[in-house]
Amino acid sequence: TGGAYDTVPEVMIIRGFIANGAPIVPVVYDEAGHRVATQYLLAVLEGAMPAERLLHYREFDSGLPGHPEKHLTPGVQFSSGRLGHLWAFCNGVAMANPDKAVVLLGSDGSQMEGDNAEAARLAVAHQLNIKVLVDDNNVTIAGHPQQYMPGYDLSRTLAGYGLTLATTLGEDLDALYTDLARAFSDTRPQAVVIKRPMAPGIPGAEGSPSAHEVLKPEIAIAYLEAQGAPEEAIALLKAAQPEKCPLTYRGSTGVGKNRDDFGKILNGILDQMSPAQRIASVRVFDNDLEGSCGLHHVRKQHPEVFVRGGIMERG
Ligand SMILES: Cc1ncc(C[n+]2csc(CCOP(=O)(O)OP(=O)(O)O)c2C)c(N)n1
Repeated sequence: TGGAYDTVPEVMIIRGFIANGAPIVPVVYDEAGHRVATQYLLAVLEGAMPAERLLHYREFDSGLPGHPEKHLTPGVQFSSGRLGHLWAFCNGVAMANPDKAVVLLGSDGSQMEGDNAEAARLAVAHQLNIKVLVDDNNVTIAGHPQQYMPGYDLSRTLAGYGLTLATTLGEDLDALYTDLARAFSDTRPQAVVIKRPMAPGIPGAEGSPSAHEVLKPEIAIAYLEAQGAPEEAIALLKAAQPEKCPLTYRGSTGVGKNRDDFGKILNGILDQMSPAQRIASVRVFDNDLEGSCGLHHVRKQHPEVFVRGGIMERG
């Protein structure tokens, strides 16, 4: 499932630390809830559910949804998916466990979310033993932050809050191990910015925002074949067919999609204005959800009023 597994190297290194007795709360919190596949994998490794259940990942009503939900999936110990909400939560976990470190996996996109700034300040003010490991892949849903938000520097931002900071290379396992060992060697609040492309080493997915979602079967099949993966796994993917949604939708079925139409309707209003009027009085801000809100229609048709805001809820 592509990018969802990008953080596996740091997750496995930390599991090694815990297995060897390091004082770490044994939950790998992840504010990027869309990477929930790793949590399901951990639940299987911990014996909370059988491996076969992973075949029903994100299937309707399977209990393995696209974000972690505590009390729904066996072995899942927190809920997340609302970017920016989990750091503050983990501050509380750190306060409740003063003799242990708390691990929070982060992502570069969610560090733009203002809630993280507040949580970082609290972690520094109280010198909480929290380690924030940020997968800095320069990818969000709408594109590449270094292109649409030049000037924003994740390492400098986190250091600016007063966190002890290391920047490392996620695919250089020796460097990653050394930097993580150093981060966990004392009790200060620390951030480790881990640089790697999205979905490293997967042709057709590496570096692409599309790998944020489940990989397309043809990309996964080609990858598994190149890796010499077991025939059964490849055959399973080749035979997989999308199932029809068992739900019946009322409302706008057959008419259009409300969220997508929003952008089209905005375009209709903008079309009626003169270019000078548009420039003088309208700006359309995308919060990294342009495809979900139909704002990509505005970006294409009226780029003169379109602004990419990065991931933000309050701006
Ligand atoms: C508060 C909030 N706003 C928006 C979203 C929608 N959303 C889900 S993932 C994502 C961006 C993902 O970028 P990043 O966090 O860097 O993760 P990556 O794509 O690298 O896995 C957005 C905007 C959300 N989940 N929560």
